[in-house]
Amino acid sequence: EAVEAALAGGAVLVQYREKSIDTARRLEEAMALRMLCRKYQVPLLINDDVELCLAVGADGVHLGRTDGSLQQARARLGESAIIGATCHDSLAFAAEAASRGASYLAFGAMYPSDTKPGTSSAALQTLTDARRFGLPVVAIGGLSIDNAAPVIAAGADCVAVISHLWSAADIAARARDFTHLF
Ligand code: TZP
Ligand code: MG
Repeated sequence: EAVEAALAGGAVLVQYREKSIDTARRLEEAMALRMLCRKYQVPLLINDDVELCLAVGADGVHLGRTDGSLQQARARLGESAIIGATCHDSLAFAAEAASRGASYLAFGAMYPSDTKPGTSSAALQTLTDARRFGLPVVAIGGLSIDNAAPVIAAGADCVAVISHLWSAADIAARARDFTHLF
């Protein structure tokens, strides 16, 4: 219900981010999301897991620095797959990911995040500099309606949000509010 509300409110991409090792549950949830996202014609990405992406026919994966190689993921998923790469605050990581066929570059955390406490932080300037790679720039980490505007002004094409979206009393309205920042 929460994801459907976010989609109705205008979310343009959904990532299934589930660290559980319960394979049956992961498969079931990813499949349910796959159907929901298809209804709204919004791509579904699977965090970390190329095989789960293939199993449910998702649109791609998001890979962190230790989640396996971009080239292998590309070879397994094909040219049309969306493969996102975590770059933290590093233009060197971004250059490497771009040269290895990443579909978008993700930077963060822009602000302290209760979802991922203690993670490294990224500067607004990095978003601006990353535009040189000619790939969509995604910002993540502690983003809210009140603090996302400077991140977008600095060069983010997308904001990836967990807490400030799912904690909203009206998730569709919150998603809509984010779309209005662009
Ligand atoms: N990577 C950097 S911060 C973060 C991830 C996965 C969590 C973002 O969640 P929130 O709740 O929007 O800060
Ligand atoms: Mg990861």
